[in-house]
Amino acid sequence: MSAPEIKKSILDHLTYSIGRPPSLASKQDYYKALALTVRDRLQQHWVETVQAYLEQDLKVACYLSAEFLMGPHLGNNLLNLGIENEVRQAVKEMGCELDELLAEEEEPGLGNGGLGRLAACYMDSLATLERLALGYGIRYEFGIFDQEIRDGWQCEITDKWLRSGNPWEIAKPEITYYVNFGGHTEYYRDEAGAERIRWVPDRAVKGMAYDTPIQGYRVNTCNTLRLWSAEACESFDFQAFNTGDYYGAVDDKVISETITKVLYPNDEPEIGKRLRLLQQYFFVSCSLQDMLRLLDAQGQPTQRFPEKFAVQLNDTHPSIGVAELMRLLVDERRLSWEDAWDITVLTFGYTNHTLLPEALETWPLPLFRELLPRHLEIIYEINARFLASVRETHHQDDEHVKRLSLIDENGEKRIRMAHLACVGSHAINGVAALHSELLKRSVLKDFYELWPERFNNKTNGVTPRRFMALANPKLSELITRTIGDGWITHTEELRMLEPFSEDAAFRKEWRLVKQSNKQQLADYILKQTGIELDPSWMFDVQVKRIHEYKRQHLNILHVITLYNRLKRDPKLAIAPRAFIFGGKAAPGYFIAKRIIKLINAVGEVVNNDPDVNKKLRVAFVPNFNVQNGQLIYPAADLSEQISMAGKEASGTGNMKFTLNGALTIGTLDGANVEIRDEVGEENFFLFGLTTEETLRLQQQGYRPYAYVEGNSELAEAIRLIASGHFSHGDTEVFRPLVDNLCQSDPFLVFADYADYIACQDKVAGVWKDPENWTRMSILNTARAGKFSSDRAIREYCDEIWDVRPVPIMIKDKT
Ligand code: B1H
Repeated sequence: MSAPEIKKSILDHLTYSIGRPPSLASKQDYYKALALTVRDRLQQHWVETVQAYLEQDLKVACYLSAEFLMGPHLGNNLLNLGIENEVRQAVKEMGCELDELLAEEEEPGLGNGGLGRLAACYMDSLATLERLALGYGIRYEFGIFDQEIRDGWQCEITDKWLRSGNPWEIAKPEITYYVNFGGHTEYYRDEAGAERIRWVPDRAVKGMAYDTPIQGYRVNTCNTLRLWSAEACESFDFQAFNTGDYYGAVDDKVISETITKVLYPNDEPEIGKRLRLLQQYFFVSCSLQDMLRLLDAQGQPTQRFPEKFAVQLNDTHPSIGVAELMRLLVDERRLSWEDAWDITVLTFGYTNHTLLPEALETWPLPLFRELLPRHLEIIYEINARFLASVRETHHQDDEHVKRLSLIDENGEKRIRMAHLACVGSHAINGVAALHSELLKRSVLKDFYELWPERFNNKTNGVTPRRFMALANPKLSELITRTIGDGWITHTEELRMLEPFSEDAAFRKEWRLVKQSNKQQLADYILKQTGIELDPSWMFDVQVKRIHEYKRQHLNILHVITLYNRLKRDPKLAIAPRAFIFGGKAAPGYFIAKRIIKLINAVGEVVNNDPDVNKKLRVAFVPNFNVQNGQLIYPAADLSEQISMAGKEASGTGNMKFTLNGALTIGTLDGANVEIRDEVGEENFFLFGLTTEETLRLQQQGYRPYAYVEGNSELAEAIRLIASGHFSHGDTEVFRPLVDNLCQSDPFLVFADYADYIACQDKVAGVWKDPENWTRMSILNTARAGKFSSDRAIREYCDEIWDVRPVPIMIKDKT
């Protein structure tokens, strides 16, 4: 597509789609006209991709996820289509700057953090690797809240991402499904006289599809992200209307539509949230019905379902799908239980994303019975058969059988969704090597002993398109100029950079790029917070959800320690550092919100104290999201990956930093272990207890206060927080935090403090030698190729899904 063609298309869209003369068009209008121009192009690829699916007997990967954290589409689509330069020129001729139009896009924040962003990276890789795929999820009207910082506290603002419309999605009113809730089940005799069960629901909603095209990088494959939006059913409204209950009918509409209103802003599940279960069932039912419809449209028999669809459960959130597919096959398609079960297990794969026991989803049985009575029966039947086979073939004792059961009978009965997912899937994976090992040893041990062959590891990855080529154009240009552009789809080629780490001229260029990225971030932070950062300082960055296990408070204890050292000796020669934080806390997570307040409170004191602010600054970037993440990762010198060992399943931010040449200070947790293996231990700052050591310490009886007594710097830091030094004399505001640490410290912040500080001192030493730091930085990028989502998706396709590449030809390229 040439610049003049693009220009013409934009003008056409201004006229015909938006209805504004160019003289009256706003930046937002131009953005939309450009987005529609790009979308037209995607649609051509999309149609050809669908055509290939219809004509050939192909298998599709279906990624079921309650979250897709896509980030802004425009820049990514221009990159993947390879038309950025032409578009830049075209809009310039119309008096616009492309960067201004890019800034007009409201990012769809339909996810909380790593889990949702992983789904988005996987969609990018699937299309780029020319694998047919459908992403299925929920079109939340309100995504993750926008975070504002007021007086150091997090405030949550509703995210009205759809307020100016969404040019990337295409509503498909003809693709709708009914989803039932409530009611009861009953026996009846079918035409053949056989006794069957039917579900008599008392409510239904309609799910309507909204499709977003997902364009692969420089290929013709364009897949679909299909998100479901809930609507009231006319039939039900109509009934109420006929009985004269007009307001009741409208009520029903409102209740139905609340299902897809809002994303739950937690990084771990809340217990017993009824709307959340409704959301899960709603999107899973629509998605499975959609697959069955696609199968029928191809004239394929139901038995071939697993040959046509591989369905991956992104955590347990869609795991009700196991029972729903059984219901669709047994009740609606009248397959035998045995046939239906074979199909189900062959179809599903389950990815676990957490070991935190409180994050393993369970649903109270009464809630389940009320909303999904038929599914409860099906789960009972699955459980009965499963436990019978366990007793027979594995001769397990009662205790063992109880532990495996899909129903937790300790206390109030609950359905264990992870168990349902395990029983109903032929493959079960964790998201990093360590995590997959720990799964087998802890939360899924009993299942591992039963079916070791189902367990496997799929280390997470991130897309190098968005997180390098798009986010870090300067580094990308330098790399491409040096080793060619093959690395964008074959990140293992980054290895060719290794010898350049010894080339002083190359190192200088590398440093200049980092410097310029840091300047850009400093400008952004100044604008957002009023805090001035010097890009010649070390940028020490921790951005991720705020969680105790991620230990942002360990990081801030280091800041306070340096502050105390400088206060004691203002002439102390320390390498100047900017500590940059970002991340959202779940609105109801009390301690996490206090951690945000503490970071800002320490920042206020440090940044305004002339004794220290020439060597230390602290900034909290408000509203960390995909968009500003793309500014942050490329500007980092040091990546903080300091979770307590055994708690972070993988992490993916750690990979984004490494790819962009930041050095990591980290524990042996999640994918950090593999990052260190790849980049070499001499290029990674390791500290802290190992998983085994944390377990042993906690078994022995951990006494956090003993560490305070044994370490004067830690004692001083804690004393200062408690004294109100950072809170204008208020000794209450941080008391819950301090008490929690001193009395229980569940994530061993104090136990790891001394080693962390020592390691940070080592970091400061290395920073003093810029040539060496740069050498290490280059080697981090050069050796980070494994952490591409392309590698991860190849493994899923080859080892779990059996989904092969299908090159798409464009027949009539205009
Ligand atoms: C991860 C979640 C998660 N693990 C429940 N678990 C949620 C659980 O809304 N909920 O109910 C939302 C999210 N998210 C993250 O997944 C892990 O903590 C990371 O370590 C990992 O990198 C990421 C992707 O695998």
